[in-house]
Amino acid sequence: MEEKLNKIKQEAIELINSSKLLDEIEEIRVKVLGRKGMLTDILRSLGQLTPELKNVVGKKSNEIKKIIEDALDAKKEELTKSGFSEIASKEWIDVTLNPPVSTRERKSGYLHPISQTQYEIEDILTSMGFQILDGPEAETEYYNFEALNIPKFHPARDMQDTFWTEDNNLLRTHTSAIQIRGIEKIKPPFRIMAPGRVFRYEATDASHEHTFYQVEGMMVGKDISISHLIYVMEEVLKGIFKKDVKVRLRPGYFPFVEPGFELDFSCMICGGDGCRVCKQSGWIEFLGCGLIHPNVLRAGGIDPDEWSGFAFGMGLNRLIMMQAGINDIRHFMSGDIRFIHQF
Ligand code: FA5
Repeated sequence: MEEKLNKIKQEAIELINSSKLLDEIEEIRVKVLGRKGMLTDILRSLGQLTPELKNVVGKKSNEIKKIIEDALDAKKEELTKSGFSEIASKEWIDVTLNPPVSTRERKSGYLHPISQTQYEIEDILTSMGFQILDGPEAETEYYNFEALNIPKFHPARDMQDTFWTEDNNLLRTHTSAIQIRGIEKIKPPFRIMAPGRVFRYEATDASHEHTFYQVEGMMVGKDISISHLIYVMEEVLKGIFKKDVKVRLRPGYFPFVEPGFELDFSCMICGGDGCRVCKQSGWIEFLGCGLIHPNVLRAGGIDPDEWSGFAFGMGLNRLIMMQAGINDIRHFMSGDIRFIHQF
């Protein structure tokens, strides 16, 4: 009997040692210690033994049972731990890395402040019936100057220093060039606007860039007067600043308008009392404008005796500088992300 018990012990320990899965441990437990297990069989047969033998075999059986149970528990613990370390070795993550895109907060890009303001002005003007036109940045001399009543050798060409190409074309100096292309095609009455990038061969400083943005506009119809111009400009400014804005006109020279004006608006910072931004004048210079010169209407195939209109042109960079208190125009194209993130 003792031999049989030792054999059970040996067999059980070998099985336990060679097991690799937690499930196997449970199977061994059932096979050896379960209701119909090898050791249980022996314990059950104790009744047939003499009292002395029963004592000896009973004691021995309990010892072996304890050894097997301890071995099963130890193996179970070992397999549980190694299971964890296997998972850990397969499924580790580096918590210092960025989370995957799917779980990360997605940051979308946003529009450059110039585009934001351009689209805002486009919305205001389209709500008043203006249609948006586009045109080439590399232009002919004709559309940039001649059709705008600035013939060759006219001194007014010096007002807009120009980048010329080797084949005598140029980079447009203002978006008025787009308007001339437009009025050749569109029949009056019409309201058009021309937003876009323009270029001037200028030394840069805090308020001058070689590349900047404009929005120009034009309205042609019957009996269009300066009152229409003032009304539209006030509406544009009201839309931008979200409150009523006073404007004033001063005489200004632009060859493509007659009469021509500089339009100022009352300073939003000081309310007209005078401050650093408006250079103590109470007014901010905003744009050039006027009634379209008859020669320009003729260049667009429009009879100036029948139709009249106004035109205006504003610089976006300086407008945003005034709005946001930016002290150097060169920030816009510096590519410095810290500047852009402020908008
Ligand atoms: C013009 O370009 C005219 N075409 C505007 C116009 C249209 C007048 C229709 C009358 C009728 P001007 O050269 O002033 O005008 O430029 C218009 C605006 O562009 C200026 O008010 C200013 O805001 C901006 N601007 C001009 N030069 C520069 C520059 N170097 N850097 C940044 N902004 C500039």
